[in-house]
Amino acid sequence: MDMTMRWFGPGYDPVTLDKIRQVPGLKGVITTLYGKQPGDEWKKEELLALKKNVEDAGLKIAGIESINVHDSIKTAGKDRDMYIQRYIDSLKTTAAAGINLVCYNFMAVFDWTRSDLAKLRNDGASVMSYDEKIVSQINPDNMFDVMQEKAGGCLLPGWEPQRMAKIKELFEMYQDIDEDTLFKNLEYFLKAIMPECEKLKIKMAMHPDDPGWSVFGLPRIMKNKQDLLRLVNTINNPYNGITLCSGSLGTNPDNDIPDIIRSLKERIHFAHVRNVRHNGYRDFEESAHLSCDGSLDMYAIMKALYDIGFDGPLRPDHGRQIWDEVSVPGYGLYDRAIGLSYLSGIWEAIKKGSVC
Ligand code: DNO
Repeated sequence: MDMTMRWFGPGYDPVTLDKIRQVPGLKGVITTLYGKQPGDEWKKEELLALKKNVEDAGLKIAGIESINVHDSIKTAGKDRDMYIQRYIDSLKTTAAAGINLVCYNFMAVFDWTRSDLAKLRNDGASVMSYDEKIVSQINPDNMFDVMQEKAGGCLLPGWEPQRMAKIKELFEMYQDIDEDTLFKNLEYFLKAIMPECEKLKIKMAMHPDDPGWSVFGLPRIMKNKQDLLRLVNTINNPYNGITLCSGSLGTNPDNDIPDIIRSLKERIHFAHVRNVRHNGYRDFEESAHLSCDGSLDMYAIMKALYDIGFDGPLRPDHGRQIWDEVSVPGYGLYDRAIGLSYLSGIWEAIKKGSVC
């Protein structure tokens, strides 16, 4: 397992590589050409410049999160083959930069959704949270404004303003897309890219839906174990795998994450490990990584990853905003560094315990 941290790139992330480098046990960063819209071309010079930036700071790029999939691919639009070709070209650029892991998602319209980006906790920290009662009152057309206002001027990953400016159009594109159709479109996409992934040796790591249920009536196809198994079994290729995101799957208390890990095994190419606290039905907030701070058993999650021989990159995920840090919501340095150290400690204890 390689411990990593997400970094949004120069000009986007207030957390610098110099600071990230000081986190003990860190092997690399997970990043992207941030600011690229789904379907944009990825130029080799741009990715090589990013790579140089990271390497000059003494780090390496352990994976790309994300190359986003164009909505025409998700909805089988008339341009989908052109966008699939462009996706393949981006994968070629990625491989040419020596990177072999790509995280992506197949969520309709919105990437992750929250109703509050800065819910105040008793300890004075703030966290992102989701309450269906609030979300159900929001007009989806205004969701971007609601999120952006709460982000205090920071750009949110997955909520690019240029994309959200077309929100009505995006909803229209999905109006006839149900879950089966969305899955068929995913299958078409994967069948087209997998031969290239094999040649390039790029592992594709599907990120689960967050939260793990339908939001605003949009179709969701990556919510639970059954969905993830359907993904890897339908296109049964070792390069077709998942990102095990404990926080996203953990939004639904019915998801048994250690069991999901043991069921997906070597098809887990990347892991996001964080905790979440359930407050009620479809009502949760993010928490510190420690088991005692949320509803997930972090030891059991790390143990399951250890037991399946997980050897890909793993990163702590959203943390609390603490010590007055200003950052992309959930992506401050401080609480993620605490989370990373905690997860490294669990891993070391499991490793040493299993040797005795
Ligand atoms: C949120 C992230 C997601 C994730 C994408 C992957 O913080 O986990 O935005 O990067 O869904 O494509």
